[in-house]
Parts: sequence; structure tokens; C-alpha cells
Amino acid sequence: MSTAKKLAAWQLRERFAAGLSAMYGREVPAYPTLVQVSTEVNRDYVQAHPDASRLGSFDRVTAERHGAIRVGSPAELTAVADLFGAFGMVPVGYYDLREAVSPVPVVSTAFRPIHADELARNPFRVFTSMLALHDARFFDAGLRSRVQAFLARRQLFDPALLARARVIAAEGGCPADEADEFVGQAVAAFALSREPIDKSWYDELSRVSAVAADIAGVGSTHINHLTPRVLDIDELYQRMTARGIAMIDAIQGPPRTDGPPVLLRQTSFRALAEPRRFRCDDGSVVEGTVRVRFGEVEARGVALTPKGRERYDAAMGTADPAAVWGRYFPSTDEEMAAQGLAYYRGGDPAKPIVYEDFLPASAAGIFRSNLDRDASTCAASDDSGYSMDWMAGAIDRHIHDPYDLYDAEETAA
Ligand code: OOG
Ligand code: NI
Repeated sequence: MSTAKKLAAWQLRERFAAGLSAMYGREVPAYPTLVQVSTEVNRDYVQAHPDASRLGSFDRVTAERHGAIRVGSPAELTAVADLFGAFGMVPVGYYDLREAVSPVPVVSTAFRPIHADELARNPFRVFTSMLALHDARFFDAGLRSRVQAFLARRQLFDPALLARARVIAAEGGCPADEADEFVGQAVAAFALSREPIDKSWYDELSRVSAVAADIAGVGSTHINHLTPRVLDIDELYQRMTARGIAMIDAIQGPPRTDGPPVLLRQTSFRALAEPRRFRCDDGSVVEGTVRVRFGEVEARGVALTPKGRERYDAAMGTADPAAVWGRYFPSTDEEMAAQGLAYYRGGDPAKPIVYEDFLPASAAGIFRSNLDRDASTCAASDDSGYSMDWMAGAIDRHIHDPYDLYDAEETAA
């Protein structure tokens, strides 16, 4: 029997997250600043609040990131699922961003670890969106078949990398001496390509939606953003603004309140222009820029039960959620637990279960805040049939319901 040292899925995940962060920091110079300010905010917060680690240790929170990627087809989404499986990341939740106030032509899931001990070791998660190509409101039949032909010609991941990932997922880890190469290749698959972009194709897709151009206008995928977690997002917002970094107008999600923080609050700074080369119809290559990648930061609170979520949605539907918050939510964890509004380990209000997922309205807002204009739609009706079940079938995997996971964690205690 081999005695070679083996790395477990979580150790590979930790290296994968760190590798992506290092690469993204080289690609997007504002990102290391965001990480640095986030770390400072967390350090100051922990010093001033003795109970700060209720929602996660300083080490976990400061190392914590989520990423976002976008792919074009069910086959590409399946490849992502194969790759992320090696890192112990499985699909959780279904988000339909076509239903947002400013619709985005994608349907999404999040790949993440699901067990409490795995989350505590490294909670890296990736919000993953797939182009809703079969929604006729965005894509007519002609454009759809040209996008499909374009996607069929590209290969996001080396088949050998995916084969290796499937073996690692099945074995729950890999020999230590193979880890660097595997993780390095997985990270590199999400680098921004330097290949020239076909200008007229990119422009045509941009007229439908900037997201469509970002996904299907180029030959590869890339990290769209990596998001550090902070313990005090209002403070982070102020410190970034003081450094002269223009943030979007608002913090998305629940307002700041005196009571227990719930769900997820996020904010971002505007996508930065990055140099890209474009190939014109006459074959010449010109320098240009694209603006698609941005910086985002988030604060996480306690996960809400379905009953709590209903209250949340009702509060958020009012004109000024901050002003009326107290009518919808009590101001202590004890009351939150007693009323069955949020999840606590073993029902103990001293042990909140952190929300590990995303919010569709915020996600659409994050997309939206970084696009110059909304998607253009036509009057056609949507017969795409996209749903969570459709997606589960398309990638041939169970998509976990977040509530099942929180329920299980509450009783596992
Ligand atoms: C994903 C936007 C959603 C979030 O944090 O809600 C997201 C994207 O822009 O691709 O990352
Ligand atoms: Ni995000």
C-alpha cells in the first residue's frame, strides 16, 4: 500500500482559493487593496468586540472568499461541477436572475462545501452562472445557433484536468506531490485570456447583453470577481471611499440594524477598464479595453428559516427597510430563535449558523451595478424550461436545497 502523503479535499480547496486570490491580485490591482482594508477592518472589529467570533473565527473570516464565474452551456457547467468536485464543492441553490428587476440572461447555482467541519476549514464558494441561451426573450433562433456553434468550438478545461478531477473527487483527495500541478492547472483555467477578441462578434453580443458578451464573446472563462468577507461592511465602505475608490451607491441586502445581522450584505466598486486586444474584420488587431471585472466585499449574518426569509422579503419590499426593520425582526438572538426565524446550532441562540449562500436580488444588483446598460429583450415568450430540476438534470447532479442543509446543521449539534 502506498504511504505517500495525501492531501484532503479541503486542503486542495484552500490552495485553490489562495491560488485564485494570488492570480486575481496580479490581474486586478484594486483587489489587493480591498483585501488589505478588509483585513484591517476585521482586526479592528475583533479588538473592539469580544464576541466577534460568533459568526466565524478571525482566521476563517479573513481567509474567506467567494468567487464568481460565468459559463455558456450545460456542458460547460457540467465541466465546472466535475472540476469543483475535486475541491469538495458541490452545487447548492438555484438562482434565476432573469426574474430580477433588471433581468440578467443567466441561471445560476453556487458550488461550495456543505458540512460544518468542511466550512470551518475553508468555506470557499463560487457563484456560477450559465447563459440562458434558450430564453427567446434574449436570444432569437439565429443568434442562439451561432452562439452554440461558437461555444461548441471552445474548450474551457483540458479534458485530462477534468479526468484527474473526477478521480480526486472519488478518492477524496490526492497525493501531496501531485497537488501543486493539479491546483495550478485548475487556477490557470480561470485566468483572463490574452487572446485577441473578435470585435464584431463581441459587439453584436454586447448589444444583447454585456453579460452575454463576457460569457460567449471570448474563447475562455475567467474569474469575474473574488470577494473577501468583513465583519463590519459599513466601516469597510467608509474606508474604501476615504481612499478615493468609488463604491456603488449602496450596500445590498439587509440594512444595518442594532439586532442580529442576518443573511448577507454586499457592496462593490465599479468594474475597472482592463486592456484587451480586439481583432477587426479586416484582420488587424487593435488595443481596447473591457470593463467587466470588479471588486466586491461582503458581511455574513445568521441564516434565516423559510419563515424568517418571508419576513425578510416583506421588510425589503417596503420603501425604507431600515426604518421598519423592528416591525419584522426582534432585536435579540434569543427572540429570533424562539420565534423560529433563524437557525442556531442545537437551537442555542449563542450559536448562530452563518448564511453560506447568496441572495438573488443582490446578485442581480451586483451584475447590474457593473453593466453600462440592461439586457435588451423582445416580446417573445420564455419556453426554455429552466428550473432547479432542469439544471440538476443538465449537470446530472443533485442540487442541494440550502434549507435542508441549515436544518441538518441545526439538529446535528
Ligand atoms: C455574479 C454576481 C452574483 C454575488 O455575490 O451575489 C454574485 C456575477 O457577476 O457573475 O457574485
Ligand atoms: Ni459576488
